[in-house]
Amino acid sequence: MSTVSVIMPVYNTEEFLDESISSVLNQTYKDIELILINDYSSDRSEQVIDHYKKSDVRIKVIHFNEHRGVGAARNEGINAATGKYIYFMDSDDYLGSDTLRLLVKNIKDYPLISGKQQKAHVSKDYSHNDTNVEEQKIEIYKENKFELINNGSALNRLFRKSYIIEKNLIFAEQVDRYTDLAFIVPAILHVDSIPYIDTALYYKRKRNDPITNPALMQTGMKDRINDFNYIYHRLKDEYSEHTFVNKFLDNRFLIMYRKSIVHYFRIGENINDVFADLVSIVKRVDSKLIKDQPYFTRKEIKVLKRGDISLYKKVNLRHHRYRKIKEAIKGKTRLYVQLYRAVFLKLPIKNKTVVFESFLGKSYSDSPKYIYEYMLKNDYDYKYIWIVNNRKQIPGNPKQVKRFSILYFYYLARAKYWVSNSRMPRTLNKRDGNIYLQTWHGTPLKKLVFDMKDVHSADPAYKRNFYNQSRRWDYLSSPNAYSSEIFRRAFKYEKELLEFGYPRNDILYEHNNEEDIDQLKKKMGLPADKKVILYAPTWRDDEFYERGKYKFSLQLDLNKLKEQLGDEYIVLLRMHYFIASKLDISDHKGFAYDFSSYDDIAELYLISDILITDYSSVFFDYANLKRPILFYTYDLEKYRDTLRGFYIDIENEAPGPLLKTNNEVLNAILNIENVKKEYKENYKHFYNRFCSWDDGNASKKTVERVFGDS
Ligand code: C2G
Repeated sequence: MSTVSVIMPVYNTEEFLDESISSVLNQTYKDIELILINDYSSDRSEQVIDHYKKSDVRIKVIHFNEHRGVGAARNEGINAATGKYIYFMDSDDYLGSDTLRLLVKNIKDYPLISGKQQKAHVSKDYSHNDTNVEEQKIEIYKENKFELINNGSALNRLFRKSYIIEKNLIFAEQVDRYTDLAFIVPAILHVDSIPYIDTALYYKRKRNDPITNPALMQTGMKDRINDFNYIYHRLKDEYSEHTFVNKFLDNRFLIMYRKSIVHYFRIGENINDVFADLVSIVKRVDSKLIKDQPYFTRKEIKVLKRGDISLYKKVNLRHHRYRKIKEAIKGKTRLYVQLYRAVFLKLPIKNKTVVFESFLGKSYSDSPKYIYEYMLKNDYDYKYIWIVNNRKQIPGNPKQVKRFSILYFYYLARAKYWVSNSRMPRTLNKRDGNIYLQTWHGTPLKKLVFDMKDVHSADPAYKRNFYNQSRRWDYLSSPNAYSSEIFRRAFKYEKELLEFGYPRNDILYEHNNEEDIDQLKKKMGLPADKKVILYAPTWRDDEFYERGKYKFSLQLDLNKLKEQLGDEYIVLLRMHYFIASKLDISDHKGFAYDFSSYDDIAELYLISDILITDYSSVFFDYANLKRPILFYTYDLEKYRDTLRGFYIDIENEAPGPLLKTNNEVLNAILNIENVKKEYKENYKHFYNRFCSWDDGNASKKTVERVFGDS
C-alpha cells in the first residue's frame, strides 16, 4: 500500500473548492485519501465538502468548531492520515492530473520529493490533457537544497509520513502566515538531498479578488510582519547553530524588506505599527548580508538597528523623496505623476472647471459628449477641458489636452469636476472637493468586476484596481433599474446613482427623423439610396496583443453578403475601441465601410436600418430605436461559459435571433420582415425592461443634479 494522504485545510473557499477537490479525485494516481479539514468556514464550503464526501469513499472530513488557522488544520490532518505519504494542498489551488503519480514514482528512498508550483490566474482549462506526462528531467538538490524552499512553502512536496513523525515536523499554530516555515525548514535541513520534478505541477491560484475574499498573503502587511517576526525568532533560536538556516531566514527578511516593507512605508504612519518588530529582527540579521544590500536598504537597516523611531522616520522620508525623483527621471509620465501629486494637487481647486473624457480619450462621444453639449447650449458658466488623443472638431471650442500630457495632469489636479465614462488611472489620487461623475458605458450583458469569477483579460489585478479606482466616483449614471442593481453589487458602489437613463441616448429621441438622418448620411459620405446594416461586435477578453490592445478576426463573410444584398444595402463595420487589429476591406469598396474610428456610435445607430452585434451592450441602446437587431454569436458557448458569463438568458430574452453562421445571418436579413414579426413580443418586453427611462432628457436631468441650474 502506497497511499498518499492529501491534507487540505478549507476556510471560506466555496468558489474554488469544486476545482481543488476534483483535481485530487481525478488524479491518475488512485491510491489516495483526501483529508478535508473545515476550519470553521462561514461560507458554503461545508455544503460543498459534504456533497463530495457522499460521492467518494476516499474522502475524510474533520470539522473544527472554532477557527484555528491553517497550521492547526494541517497538523490535525497529519494526525488523521493513514497513508504512507503525506501531501499538502490549499483549497483554492488545483493539481495537474498526473502530479501525484509522478511524485510517488520518483520518491524512491528519499524522505521527500518536490514538484513545481505554477501561478494560475484562471481556472484550469480541462480541454488540456495533461495525463501520462513523462518527467522531462529530475534534478537532485544537495548543497543548494535551501533554494527549493525559496517560496517558503510546504506545498507540492510529497513527504514520507515516517519522516514527518521521526523528525517531529509540526506546523506553527501561533501564526496564520509563515506557518510553513516551521515545518519546511527542519524538513529540508535533515535530508542530504531532494529530487525535484518540474513536470509534477501544482497550480497556485493568484486570487483575483483581494477585496471580497483575500488569500492570507493578500491581507495586511502589519499582520504579515508580526507573524514573520514570531517565526523568525523561533527558528533562529531553535537552529542557531545552522548557518544555512540563518542565512535563509535573513535573506527572506531582506527580500521582504526591499519588496514589500519599503512600499508599505510610503505611508510614514505605518512605521509605528511594526517598528518594534523590525528592530528586533534586524538586530539578529547577519551584518555580512546587510553589506550586500542596495544603498538605501543598507542605510535604513543601520538606523533601524539603533531603535530610534524618529530618526528612522526622517531617513525613510528622505529616501522616499529620492526614490520618487529616481522614479520621475525614468520617464516623462512618471515625472508628471510626481508633479501631479507634489505640485498640482497643492494648488487651489478650480471650482468652475470641468474635465471630460470618453473612452480613454479615443473619441468625442458617449454620455460625456451629451452632458457637455447640454451645458454648452444652456450657457453654464464653466471652463471646459476635453481629454483627447488627437485634436477633434468640438463645438464651443473647449481646451483640448492630450491624454498623459503635462496639461492633462495639471487640469485633472485642479478641476473640481471630472466627467468620464470609464476608469481614470490608478495613480491619479482624487483631491478633496473633487466631484467625479462616472457615466459608465453600457447596460451590462457580460458580467462585471466582482460578479466575474475568473479574470481572463490582460490585467490580472483587475478587481483590486477597479475597486480602488471606483472609490473615487461620486455619481454614477444608470440606464435602467436592472443596471442599478448590478452596478451596486458588481462595482460595490454605494454612493449616488443617477437613474435618468443614458445621456448618450438623448440623440436617439431628438433626431430620429428622416431629415436629420439624411443629413447625417451625407456628412458621413454614404449613399442616400442604400439601407444600412451596422455590424458592431464587442471584444474578446482572451485575445490580445498587450494590455488595452485586443485582436479581432472578422467572421462576417462580406463576399457572401455583398453578392446577395449589395443592391439594397451597405454594411458599416464598427469595431470596439479596444480592438487594435486593422480591417482589410479594400475588396469591398462601395459595400463595406470601416467606421471603427468614427467618434460617436449613436450617430451610426441613427442612420442604420439593422444592427448586427454579438455580446456588446450596443443592443440595449439601439433598442431605443425599435429597429431590428440580429445577434451573430458564432462563439456563444465559449464567450458566455468561459470568458464572462451573462446576466440575462440571451437565448430566450434577446430582442432578435441568435445566429451561428453566415448563412443564418444572410437569411435573417433577406427575411427581415418575418424576423420583426417573430420577435415583436420579445422586443416589446425588452424595450420596457431596458429602455423605458430613456426619453431624450437624461442629459438635462444629469446636469441639473450634478451642476445645478445654469
Ligand atoms: N462600442 C462601440 N463599438 C463597438 C462596441 C462598443 O462604439 N463595436 C461602444 C458602445 O457605446 C458600447 C460601449 O462601447 O455601449 C461598450 O462596449 P461593450 O461592447 O459593451 O463592451 P465593454 O467596453 O466591455 O463594456 O456595462 C458595459 C459593458 O458591460 C462593458
